[in-house]
Amino acid sequence: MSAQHPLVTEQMRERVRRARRVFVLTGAGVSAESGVPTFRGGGGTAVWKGMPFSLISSAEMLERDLPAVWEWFDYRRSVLGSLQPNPAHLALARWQNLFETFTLATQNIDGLHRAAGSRDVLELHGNIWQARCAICGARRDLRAGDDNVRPPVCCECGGLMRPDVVLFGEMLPEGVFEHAAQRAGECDLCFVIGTSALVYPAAALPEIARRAGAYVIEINPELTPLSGECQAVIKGRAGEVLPLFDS
Ligand code: BJW
Ligand code: ZN
Repeated sequence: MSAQHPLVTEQMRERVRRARRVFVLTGAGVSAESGVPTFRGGGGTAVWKGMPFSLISSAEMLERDLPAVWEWFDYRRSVLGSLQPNPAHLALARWQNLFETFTLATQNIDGLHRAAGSRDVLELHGNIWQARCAICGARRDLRAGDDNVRPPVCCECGGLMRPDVVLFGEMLPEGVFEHAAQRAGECDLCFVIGTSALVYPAAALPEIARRAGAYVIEINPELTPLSGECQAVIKGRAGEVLPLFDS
């Protein structure tokens, strides 16, 4: 049965107090209050140089124009560079020590959960701060900022490197989704925060938790295809709602 509550109710607080194994899935909305643009919502979708992000962030574009893909991700990193975790990221970092198990899986590539202090974050769609060799898989940290050759060349094998993110039409990093799916299937409480729940396989994780009998709480200012399957839907901003569970 689904229910909608504008605020955190006593029933939800009780669920959190009793929870032993918690699974959290986050999406772009959790970083929105840090100033990171979302992909969808607000009446439009992200566009760059006339291209929808579903094209510029696709495996097809990587084949067609690797330098353009680098230009897009260099631009995104320049926007992200000055942004900080918000109260939603910080609340989730506090929660990691409160339960028997706490698993944080994110679709975000911005690294803000880690910056907030979350450990062992399952980054389903990779990390924008890393490059990966398309030939041998070697990784390089891009935060140092002293390597401006584009596309970067791999020190191990001389191959061309690409952003270490999962584009449309690509497989998720080996084992990461499987690990997340296992934790989702074992949890008794699942939070789904700031995702339009349109992109698979990530959107299947709350469904896995639900089918395994978990209590699922969605936090999002908008309804999503998952809302009807959740026991609680909190229509609000993550940075405002999550700290309410602490009080
Ligand atoms: C707030 C808020 C606030 C605002 N507080 N909330 C079945 C049918 C058809 C296609 C497929 C299918 N299954 C899989 C596919 C293909 C595809 C897919 O899912 N397509 C769908 C769109 C239909 N999936 C894939 O390609 C995946 N790979 C795969 O399936 O491999 C197997 C395979 C291989 C080959 C062929 C076929 C299958 C990979 C998906 C990778 C997604 N990558 C991206 C780009 C990453 C790089 C980049 O950043 O450019 O990841 S796409 C983009 O969407 C990004 C996000 O992680 C992802 C999810 O978006 P998210 O996080 O939900 O954000 P938004 O913007 O959509 O929503 C924001 C939400 O926040 C909104 O709801 C707001 O209301 C809310 N919000 N402010 C709380 N303050
Ligand atoms: Zn290499």
